[in-house]
Amino acid sequence: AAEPESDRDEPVSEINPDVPRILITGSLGQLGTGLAKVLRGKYGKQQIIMSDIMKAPRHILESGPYLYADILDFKNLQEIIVNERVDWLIHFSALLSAVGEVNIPLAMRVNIEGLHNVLELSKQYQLKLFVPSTIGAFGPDSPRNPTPDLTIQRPRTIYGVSKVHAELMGEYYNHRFGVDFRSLRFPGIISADTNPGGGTTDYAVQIFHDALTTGKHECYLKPDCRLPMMYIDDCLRALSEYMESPQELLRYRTYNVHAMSFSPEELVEEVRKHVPHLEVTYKPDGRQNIAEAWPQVFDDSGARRDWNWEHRYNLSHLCEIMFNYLKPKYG
Ligand code: AKB
Repeated sequence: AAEPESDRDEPVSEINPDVPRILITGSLGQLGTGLAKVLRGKYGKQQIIMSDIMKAPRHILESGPYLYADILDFKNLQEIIVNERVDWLIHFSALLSAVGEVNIPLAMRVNIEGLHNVLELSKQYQLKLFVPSTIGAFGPDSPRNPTPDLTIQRPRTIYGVSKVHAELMGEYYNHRFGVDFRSLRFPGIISADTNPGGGTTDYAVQIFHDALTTGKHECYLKPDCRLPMMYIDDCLRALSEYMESPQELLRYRTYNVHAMSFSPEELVEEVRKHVPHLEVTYKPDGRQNIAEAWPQVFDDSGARRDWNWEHRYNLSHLCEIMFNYLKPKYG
């Protein structure tokens, strides 16, 4: 129930008690800025609190509420949830697959201990909790084409292990304590205005920038290394539609979502339709070993059946929209 005006810290005119108040952790990463924009469009600017441990650039500060939140500091998070009257928690803080292998203790702290903090707080304060999962939650023993929602999951990266842990812990907190935990397994996400950091699928973002700057791209995956990918608008829409879906429709708590699937050589062919002079060399490194244990194509029939998931962007549409956005930027 809404409190009397006098009890509030913020001007009541700017807070709508009938829509969720949403905290996004790790919001300065690839997905947070875009998600805040989508959710602010739906629920109002003041309802969405971006947070991270870094100083935010001016345009973020001007776009709406932003706070320092360290997911490893339970009290700090608890204070924000209480003071800001948070209803939903979107937990983006994580080390990605490639960078996780370089600093395993840090990946364990951020991806596993951090998750424990948000799960416990979601239980205490009845928060609706979203934690992204990934194609990286599968491994060499999983079927790769297509990979169903329920199958063998034996990942070989700390990132993958921490994401399977998150899926299982979230589902356990749902069964045991009724926490409204939700997770989507995302493919590699491709965005123009924000960059991924330390992932195995990052080449598929970098190639667009390289095409428009140096005209040369060195790819760390083999030319035929096929992976599921998704344009960021589809990813953010999937997240917000899934969060709004009534619980009764959900047969699972963790769903695969799919849009397109391509290899570096297929992406290069499409990129060359826009930048014909692009030169590409292949120099596979440790990320190739990670990628070749991941799904090639996701089976997302569960998401399509239960909450009407539909992607909108395929490979040619993706390239068109990336170049439309980036060409003016690079002049
Ligand atoms: C990564 O490459 O680590 C991420 C992912 C697929 O989860 N982009």
